[in-house]
Amino acid sequence: MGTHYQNFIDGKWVDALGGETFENRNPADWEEVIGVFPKSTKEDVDRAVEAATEAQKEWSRVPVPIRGAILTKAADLLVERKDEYARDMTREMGKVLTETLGDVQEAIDTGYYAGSEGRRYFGRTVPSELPDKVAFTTHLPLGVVGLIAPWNFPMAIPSWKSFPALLAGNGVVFKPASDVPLSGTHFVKTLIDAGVPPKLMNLVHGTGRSVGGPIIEHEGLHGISLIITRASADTLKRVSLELGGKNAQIVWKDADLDLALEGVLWGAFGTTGQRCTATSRLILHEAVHDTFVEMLIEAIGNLTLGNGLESGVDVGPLVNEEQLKIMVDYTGIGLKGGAELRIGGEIASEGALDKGFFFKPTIFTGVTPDMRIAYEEIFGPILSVLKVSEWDEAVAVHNNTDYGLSSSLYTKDINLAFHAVHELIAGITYINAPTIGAECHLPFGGCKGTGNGHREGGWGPYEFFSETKTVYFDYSGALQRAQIDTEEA
Ligand code: UN1
Repeated sequence: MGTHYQNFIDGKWVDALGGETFENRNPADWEEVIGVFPKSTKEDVDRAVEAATEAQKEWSRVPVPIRGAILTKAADLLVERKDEYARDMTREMGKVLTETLGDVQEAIDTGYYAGSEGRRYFGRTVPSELPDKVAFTTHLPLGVVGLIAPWNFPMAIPSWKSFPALLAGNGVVFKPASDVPLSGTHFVKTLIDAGVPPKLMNLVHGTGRSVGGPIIEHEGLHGISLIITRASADTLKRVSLELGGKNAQIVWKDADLDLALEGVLWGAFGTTGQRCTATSRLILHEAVHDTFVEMLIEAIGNLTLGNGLESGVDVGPLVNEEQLKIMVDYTGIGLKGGAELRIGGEIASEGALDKGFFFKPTIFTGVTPDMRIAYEEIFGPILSVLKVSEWDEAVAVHNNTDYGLSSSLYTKDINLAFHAVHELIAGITYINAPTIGAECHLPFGGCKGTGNGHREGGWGPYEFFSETKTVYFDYSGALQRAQIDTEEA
């Protein structure tokens, strides 16, 4: 049956007005029902927007350091609850416990960062061109914002969005992905327990179609932050959009191969390859290609698939059956395109794996830039290996995709490393580290089709979730005309 969970709207735990529900199951063991959640619709979103709009008026008058203190308290509570929330996260989306502990930790870090931002949240003071006049900038909240989060970082990503949105003085309507509604529930409960005004923070469960669409189109919302594959271009509200990646790790001829091996295993198969930042392409210098591929195949053979709550498991299941099917499809696409399947390429169903959505870590070699597996996002444990001989070729191959999120170069050549910083078109470049592992206090986001220019993490979201107010303060007691009286002076 599973526990019955609810929305949190207007300060109360409630069912969807239409009374519909959906089940949340464990992808490592499909027989386990984790809970039953409300399948909400537009009318639930309407109520949430209304409640948040009312509560936001008062919240906008709360001094920013006080808002920050409440968010710090939320981070403290997450520290206490970290273990429980991580276990539930593994149960609902499959990634191994070490990683779900890291996911909750990322939310904790983001909460403490937001708390400290409460005592900064700087504007700028700028000299005026006229005497006895000062100018400065400050922030205004946007109003009420809609936050739509994906399933692969069920607490970290909601925290990236909610903490800055709340610190900046906004009300929130939050829809977690329907594969991870329990982690979304835990997150909102923690914020409320910490003292965020209940009507300000609203949680509306449901599908992209039933709830995501109404949020994107809602006229009462002033900003939207989402990581999905479609957005409403015809509304005037501010949209922060992240759409994915086709990230590459380049291993140069002078690289420390053992280090590069650890990097690619973590980057490609951590989170079962289901990160926006996952390593999906491995670009190898021809001098190390054959050796490195052999090392990689051997190491992959030693990875253990299984339920992420069990110790010794390296790779969990795909999040749902649809994602599993995509892996099967892309294996076919790789083979049809002429790439060579070196290991994996099939559903893993030995023993208890049969009960979940497991796919064997997969390597294709002989991949060329024109093949679909070289430039399309796969979002799973399939790695495409490309061989290059010159640096310019490596750059061209790297940049030959519509995405530009994360990138990595393993080399001992510092000149080459700085070339990579400037020539790889991606929002993030790691030197001698894998494509995953962004820290919460630095900008996160990408170039080209990865997004629309905004960054999560660091200071960017505090700008995104606010309007800049410019203030001119004239204490001369006279009319002073900018540009005109300036010239005479
Ligand atoms: C994502 O894949 O959507 O940098 C987020 C990382 C994590 C966040 C990934 N800290 O891999």
